[in-house]
Amino acid sequence: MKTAITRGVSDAIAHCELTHLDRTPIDVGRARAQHAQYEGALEALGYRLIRLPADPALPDCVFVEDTALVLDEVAVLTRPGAPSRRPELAAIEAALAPHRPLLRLEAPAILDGGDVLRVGRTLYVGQTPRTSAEGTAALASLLSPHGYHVVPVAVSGCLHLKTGVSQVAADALLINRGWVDARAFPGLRLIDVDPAEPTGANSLLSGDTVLYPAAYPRTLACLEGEGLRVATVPADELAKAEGGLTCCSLLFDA
Ligand code: CIR
Repeated sequence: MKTAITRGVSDAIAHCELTHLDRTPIDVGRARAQHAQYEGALEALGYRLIRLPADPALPDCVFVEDTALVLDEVAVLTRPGAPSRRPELAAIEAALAPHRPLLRLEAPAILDGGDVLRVGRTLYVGQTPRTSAEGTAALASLLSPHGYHVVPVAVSGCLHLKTGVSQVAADALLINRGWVDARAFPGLRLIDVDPAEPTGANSLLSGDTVLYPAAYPRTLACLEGEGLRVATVPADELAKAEGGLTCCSLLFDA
């Protein structure tokens, strides 16, 4: 059964980690309403939701993607690059334990799930302040026995690899080439974000549907022009916390 782990928006979201954006007020009620629409969109795509409660002590807990990598064979609990985010793992570990054998990244390795883009058996891993070379190597040694190939990818100017590139079809990626080294993806079709929408490269692919933020109409038109089926959700409130659509769920078959 298609399953999605999500987690509520913390009362403390105003104190979230920020790297590339200036801090602007976040309307918690609006963020929660948009998050509920996101969860509804996942249900409409056939997911059963495991909805974890928010923790008022963990400002970024809604961004569950960064805490784990869930594959068919195993799940890897990450060691997030921001120390403030490491206490998020306990609830995720408890939620995943019934579904997968759990592997762990150990100190000093750091890695955020937002830096991992899986395409088939290849794991592209963004090299960012949140994900170190040690983290990348540790992930490779945990997962190469399971048949996964890890490819480091240079990233600059955005928070995570998937801020700048995401999968929109089996053979296609949506990318901001200014932030992500496009040479890392030979053999894949690359669709560029509209130049006026540099933050529009994060989408969530499920089956043949691309879930996409409503805030980027030019890139949306481009995706539709490529013949892709796209469903939009509003996500601009959590975008103020540097979160996109992939960030807010862990998707797997259970
Ligand atoms: C952070 O900086 O960690 C959060 N404010 C945003 C995390 C977004 N997660 C993601 O892109 N996977």
